Amino acid sequence: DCINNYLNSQDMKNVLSPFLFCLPASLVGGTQNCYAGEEESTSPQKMNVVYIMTDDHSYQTISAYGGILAKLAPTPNLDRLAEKGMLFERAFVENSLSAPSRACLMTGLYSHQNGQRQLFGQIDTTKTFFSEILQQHGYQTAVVGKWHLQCEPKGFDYYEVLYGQGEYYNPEFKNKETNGKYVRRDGYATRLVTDYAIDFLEHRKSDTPFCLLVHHKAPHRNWMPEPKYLDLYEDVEFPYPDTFDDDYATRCRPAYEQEMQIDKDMTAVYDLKLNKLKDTAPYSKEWNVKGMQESIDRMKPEERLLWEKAYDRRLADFKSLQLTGNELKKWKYQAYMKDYLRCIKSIDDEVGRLVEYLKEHNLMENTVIVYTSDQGFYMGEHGWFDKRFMYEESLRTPLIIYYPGMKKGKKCSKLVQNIDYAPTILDIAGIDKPDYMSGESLIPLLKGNTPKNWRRDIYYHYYDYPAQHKVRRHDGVRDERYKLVHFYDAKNKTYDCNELYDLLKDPRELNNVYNESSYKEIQKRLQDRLDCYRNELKVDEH
Ligand code: SGN
Ligand code: CA
Repeated sequence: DCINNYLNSQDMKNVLSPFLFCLPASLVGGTQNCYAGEEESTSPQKMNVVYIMTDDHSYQTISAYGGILAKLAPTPNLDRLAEKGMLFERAFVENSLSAPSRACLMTGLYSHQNGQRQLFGQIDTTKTFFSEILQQHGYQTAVVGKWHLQCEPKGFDYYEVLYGQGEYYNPEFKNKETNGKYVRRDGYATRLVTDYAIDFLEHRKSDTPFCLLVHHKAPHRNWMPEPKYLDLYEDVEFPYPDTFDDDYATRCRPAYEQEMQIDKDMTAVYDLKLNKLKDTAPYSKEWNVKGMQESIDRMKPEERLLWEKAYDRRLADFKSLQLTGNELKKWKYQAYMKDYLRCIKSIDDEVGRLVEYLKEHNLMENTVIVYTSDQGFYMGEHGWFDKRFMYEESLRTPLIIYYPGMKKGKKCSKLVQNIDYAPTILDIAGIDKPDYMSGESLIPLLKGNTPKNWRRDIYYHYYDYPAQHKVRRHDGVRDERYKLVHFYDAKNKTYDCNELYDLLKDPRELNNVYNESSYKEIQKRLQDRLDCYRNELKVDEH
């Protein structure tokens, strides 16, 4: 059991843990003990859970996380949740992609254990979902919004789920009564998903606890804003991240060869919404024109008018400026940021509306509220959009947890991962984690009792190649300071390449120090950890 042995041998710090609460982070290995609270809830009543998960929401675009966008595009409702609860500064996914992340959530297992390694493909439905266990313990369970797994929602009393990735305007949903058929509904996805969440709450049995999963479609590509926000941020120039013009020097080939660059891979019609350019070379790439047209065709006439007005203005701007090179790349970034942040504004509003409902119905005292995303996202860092890589922006995900009765506004920098969510929710319900689950409950962290053997590093594995955006397969470990990444080719060994980062000295991950002599010991230690994970977890490709 090398993972746990390692944890125990590293535990000297925790022997002293009562004294460490007051020490600066630098003296306790670069992190603080997590301390949310005073007391355990004394209420005999079982806690409810509202778990809100957006799609592709970056921590960089939540003002509670600070950063260069916090003042320009604030998220007051998410910030209020963080003020009342705990904000996790080092929350990671295990595989930065939608379906795999959702499979980790449902099973508490790594991708190779739950079967959902790639976007397409099938989760192993013989695995128990935590929702089934909750049901067996008398919980009412519901999921609304994006489901994105190739199986029926398993273990849910109520569901109202989107077709595939889901559409922004007038999307199709199915529920238990539609006999497997998806039915088009009137409205904007972020609002509809909240409506269905509230609908479940309205009609639930009030004498049994509930667990409600609210899975938004937004802000997934192609970032289509709600009609009322089509003009929001129109005159703002958003700042550029430090790594906007990264040249990937020192990196392995995958960073050079991906297809997720704002300048090269963002399409004119689908992403930038330059609708009328569709017949103009070089913008006539079929799929992006067709995709946008289908989305527009779903709109009601009044929605379409507002849409075309907003994006005609953008098109006129684009045509008059005649930009090229870096100026064009910056213009594209501005267009991307505006649309993405407009979608975030709706998310923030709708989270506010749902929390308001809980308040009005006296549910804040016995409901845990989680806010997270299925993974992080690049907001122009390294010149990119999308996710997938093990670099921080897509490895990390936002995580805010409000737990009734706990001390407010705390931050936690322990290493947590999306395989922990299932054990956490079961723990909230007073159910012990089944032995087969790989994740750990976060409740001790929320209660201020960091377990003696809390993990000191995490294992990551991305499998979706060949696929859109052309990010190579890789796995790796990240501890509180260092990150080792190994890119590989599943079929032959031609692609083997490693990267090592010292996140304390190089938080932007621009300087790969793999094989540098001053990092020899560290490299060996991380390699041992990676080998340990691979062996112990029986990882079958790397
Ligand atoms: C779609 C998007 C991709 C995105 C994947 C995965 N293309 O295929 O840009 O990486 O989803 O996203 S699109 O042309 O269809 O918009 S995920 O969140 O589901 O993992
Ligand atoms: Ca996603």
